[in-house]
Amino acid sequence: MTHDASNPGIRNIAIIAHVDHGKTTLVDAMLRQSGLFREGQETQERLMDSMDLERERGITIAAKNCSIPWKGVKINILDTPGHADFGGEVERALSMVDGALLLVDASEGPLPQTRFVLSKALERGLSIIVVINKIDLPDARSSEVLSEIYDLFIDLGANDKQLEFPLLYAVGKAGIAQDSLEGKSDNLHPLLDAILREIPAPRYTTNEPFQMLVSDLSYSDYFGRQAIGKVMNGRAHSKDALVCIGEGDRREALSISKLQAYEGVELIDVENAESGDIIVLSGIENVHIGDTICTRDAPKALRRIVVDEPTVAMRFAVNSSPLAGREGKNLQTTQLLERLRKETLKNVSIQVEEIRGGGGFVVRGRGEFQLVILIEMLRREGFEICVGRPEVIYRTESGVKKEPIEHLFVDCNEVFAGIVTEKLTGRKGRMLAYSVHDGGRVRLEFSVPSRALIGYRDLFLTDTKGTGIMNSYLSGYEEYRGDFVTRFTGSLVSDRSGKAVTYGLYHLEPRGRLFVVPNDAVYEGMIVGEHNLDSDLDVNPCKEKKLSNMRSVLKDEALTLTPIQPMTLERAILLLQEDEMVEVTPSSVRLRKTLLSFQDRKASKRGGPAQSAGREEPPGGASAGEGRAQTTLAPEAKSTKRAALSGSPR
Ligand SMILES: Nc1nc2c(ncn2[C@@H]2O[C@H](COP(=O)(O)OP(=O)(O)OP(=O)(O)O)[C@@H](O)[C@H]2O)c(=O)[nH]1
Ligand SMILES: [Mg+2]
Repeated sequence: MTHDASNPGIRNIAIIAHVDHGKTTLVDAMLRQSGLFREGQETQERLMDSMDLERERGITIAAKNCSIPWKGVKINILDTPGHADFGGEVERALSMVDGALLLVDASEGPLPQTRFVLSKALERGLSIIVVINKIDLPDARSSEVLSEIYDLFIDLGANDKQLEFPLLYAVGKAGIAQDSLEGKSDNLHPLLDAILREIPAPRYTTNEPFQMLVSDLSYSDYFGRQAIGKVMNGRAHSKDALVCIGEGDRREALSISKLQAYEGVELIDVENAESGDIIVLSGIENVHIGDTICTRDAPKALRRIVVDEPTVAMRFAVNSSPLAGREGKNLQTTQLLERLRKETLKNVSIQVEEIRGGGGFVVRGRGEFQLVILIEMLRREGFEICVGRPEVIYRTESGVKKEPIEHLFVDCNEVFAGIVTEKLTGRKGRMLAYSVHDGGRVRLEFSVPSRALIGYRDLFLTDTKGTGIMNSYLSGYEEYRGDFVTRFTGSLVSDRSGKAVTYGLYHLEPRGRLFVVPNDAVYEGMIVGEHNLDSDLDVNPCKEKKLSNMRSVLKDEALTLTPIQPMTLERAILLLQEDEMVEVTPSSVRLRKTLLSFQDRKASKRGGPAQSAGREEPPGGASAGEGRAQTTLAPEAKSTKRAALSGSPR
């Protein structure tokens, strides 16, 4: 389609970067300096991170819109997440904009997600403004970082025009941007001016009727389902008779109850929306991301949004443990299905599939962290669920089994390079580059199977004494590299239901690392600790001291247990073996065997052949179903059993 006009009153930009490079903080400053707030008005830090989980974890999870006025122009801004697992959000956001601010930390330089987001922006032919951010950091190395950015553009096949990107230096936190490193500025005006100058106004075709691409969905208790997107052509009026064109040219008539646009972080009602603006239409049922909303007289579909495929799958099922129903309110499969379906409507990179014959759902996403966040949201909404171990998704192409491969960057002290290399090569990683940097640090690059990285981060932190940094991006699918064996520890499995007591736990301590404390409820098949040896051990954590004539309850209470690390959802998920699940309720995280009864587990062990960690089918296939025969684990399957995860796996 040739566009013959543009709307000079609007600019649409996305802010893209690697995680933590300062996107949301910069948006704060842009909102403040655009004059949207009253003089002296208190505003929250990282205003766009409005979800509870975003505030708690200090990261952006979903891309969000806002707008600012600048010199008579409305700038629609999309703040995007920098964590690799939320890459789908970035792809969705880029469908609404004509340009992007690429933020790069002045100390860290371009990192894997910088590469991912830049490649997506270049693919779309977006105009890019590069902002080297955080130049106030004591270890800022802006000139070096700039040459790394050029290298990245060249590596990604940028053309000459794209290589002449406008460049600014910024301290987002202080709300300062300047045209040169030496220049002086005390505001963001140079950046805001650059947006007006360098980002093209949205283009459209004058005689085309109204067309909008649905790039996001929202829900309002008052107005129902809401579709968010850019007006690609024409104008919209709040009373228009419209039609939604879905996948496979499915058409559905719509009547819009409300038309809104962004003003700051708020939505305001408008009568009309111009071409190029980002709008919100309310009162729409049955609309999906990627659909086109257009006029009934001249319906014409736009190209749907296509995002990269998911790489990790997990089995989700309702809680079937003996303690089910005590802490949550949503316990039924239909409720879980409905909620998961709702998630797929909003979250383009999540897929849900029902497991045939019951046993829950296979949920696919872009990484285990994305699924952890989904589980965390479910438990806050009162769900009680059981989830299985994250598994990578294999593909078969021309009869060849292929697996996802990551390009991994490691930055660590030179003394740890040996151990890191040893561990990664043991997991079928191949070293691609090794370079020594100032201060005795080295940068290593590996090509490594995604399955090797599930659960590896903590081992890495332990091996590098917490000082290493690792980042990766999905480089593609390659032929399956074969099984690998790594360290393995088994599980301490409770052989009965009851309450854990000090005496019982005290005598289990030499056997491994415990997950429960006295008075915790336990049940048969629940995992109460990590066994030191590479086999499971059935134990009795409820064992009381036999009372003799010399009664010694007091003595028992005097036993002191080693403090345990509280079980977090992330830690639990990465500890799982193939025949185990995590039980998640609003207030508890417990590990359990999929088959709870000792007899059932014994029988299934005798019955099934050995299996490897990755399977053709995602979890939830025949071997993962509740009550079905479990197979024994090949050594590789046990490889993700590891020490505790400290912090979020970003
Ligand atoms: N020194 C310094 N720190 C900054 C600056 N801008 C942001 N930060 C800090 O960097 C951290 C990350 O900031 P965010 O704005 O959340 O980064 P983000 O890019 O939005 O992160 P994600 O959305 O999770 O990818 C916060 O601790 C900020 O305070 C800056 O200009 N200078
Ligand atoms: Mg952010």
